[in-house]
Amino acid sequence: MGYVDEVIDLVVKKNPAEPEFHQAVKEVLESLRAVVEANEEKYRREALLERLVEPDRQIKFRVPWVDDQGKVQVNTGYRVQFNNAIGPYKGGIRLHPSVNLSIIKFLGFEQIFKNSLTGLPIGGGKGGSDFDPKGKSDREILAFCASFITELYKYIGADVDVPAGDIGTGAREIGYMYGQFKKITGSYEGVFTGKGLTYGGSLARTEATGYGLLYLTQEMLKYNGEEIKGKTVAISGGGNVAIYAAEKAQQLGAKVVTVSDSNGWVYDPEGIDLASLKEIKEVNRARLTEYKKYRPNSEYHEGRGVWTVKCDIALPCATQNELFIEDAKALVANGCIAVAEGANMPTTLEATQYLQEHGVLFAPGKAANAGGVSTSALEMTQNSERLSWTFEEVDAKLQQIMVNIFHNMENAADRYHAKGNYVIGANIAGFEKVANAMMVQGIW
Ligand code: NDP
Ligand code: 2IT
Repeated sequence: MGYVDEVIDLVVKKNPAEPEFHQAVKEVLESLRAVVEANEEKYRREALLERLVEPDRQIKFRVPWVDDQGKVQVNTGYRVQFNNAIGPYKGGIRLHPSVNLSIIKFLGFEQIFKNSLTGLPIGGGKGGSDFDPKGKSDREILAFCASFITELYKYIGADVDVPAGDIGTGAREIGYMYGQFKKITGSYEGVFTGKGLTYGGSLARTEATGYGLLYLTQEMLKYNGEEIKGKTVAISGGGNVAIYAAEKAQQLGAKVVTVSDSNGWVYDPEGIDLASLKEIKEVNRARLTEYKKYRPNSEYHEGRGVWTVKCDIALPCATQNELFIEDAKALVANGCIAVAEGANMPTTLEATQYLQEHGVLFAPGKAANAGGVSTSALEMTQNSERLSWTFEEVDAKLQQIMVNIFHNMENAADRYHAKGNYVIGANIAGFEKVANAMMVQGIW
């Protein structure tokens, strides 16, 4: 058995109840086959892959908090510090009832290669809790966030581990967490990103993941003789990534016809109205069922279905495993030319392969959604120099980073005889830097 297959088997055997983590490891390691085979003896001697798939450490803790009825609730908190070969651990905090160790580990593992691809000095980590922010009062959110940080503060720091937002964690939650960190430690440091603009946040961080997704998609289309202008775009999700992906797609001249949440999806044949979407989601924190009140000609459908709509470009921006083989078939049948992942691992392995085999340009999340963490790293830089850059400065840097990511992954795919396979390209390009940094730093 080859080294890659041995390590995949090992991961499944050692972590039997972690399907999402297995899926992420499989996708990455299978993409690395050519690089691993070219260096097999050395990597085996150094146990490089065994070290790569075992987190530096994983922290699991109790998060007790008091609800509005005066009852104590208990959630589980996690932080997986996966790899700091190239910089301090960096990655978001997910607050969603589905969160478990498998999900946090898959996200942390992906983050290693994503962060490497950005070209910036950040390692990989991820955290979260099975806390459900939906329907909670501001006071309950504060109580949860304060309790979460009362334990987590011991393990994070501006040069150690820098958390940020993810599903269920936005500016409000980061504000409460930062406040609690500061109260306990007394240290005013850039220990979180996605902070508010009045206390060290960066302009354009809110927009960065969605905008970056479109910058990368634009470069991928351009390289392949296409453009975004005039295209019809289907987006899933209705949160931070989806909203700003829709905004930039529209600015670039595309028509966005769908958004979704976990209950259903909206089809607006005239193009999604962003002001209405933002009011529903960002101001009222309401459900997408509200959208029809603003746009009577739109349709609301219960359940799944975004990928059945005819589109040229599909941007999955909700969560993992939301685009399956049957969706890939529907997209191909409807003439879709490109899929770029705003979410982390939204496309199943089978669906990804089907899209690639049918000539659909496919940009994997670790490249396509890297604009968020890139801008987080720019926020860290601004905090270190105690300065704030203008929106235009940050946005210009973000654009350049996304263009570079596209060409790095394109070039890596080409070097390993897999031209146009950006999954292979992104994994190899991300891996090379981390592997080198690990091998020259001794055994740890
Ligand atoms: P938000 O919490 O702002 O929005 C998440 C959206 O996805 C909501 O519309 C939510 O619907 C939907 N969703 C979440 N879970 C599910 C589910 N299990 N089934 C169906 N729909 C679901 O999160 P973000 O927009 O920040 O994150 C979206 C994705 O992008 C995630 O995969 C995240 O890891 C990834 N990402 C985020 C970055 C960032 O900077 N924020 C950076 C890079 C990647 P509902 O309201 O019904 O729950
Ligand atoms: O998945 C991700 O890259 C994020 N949620 C953003 C992480 C960050 O540190 O900004």
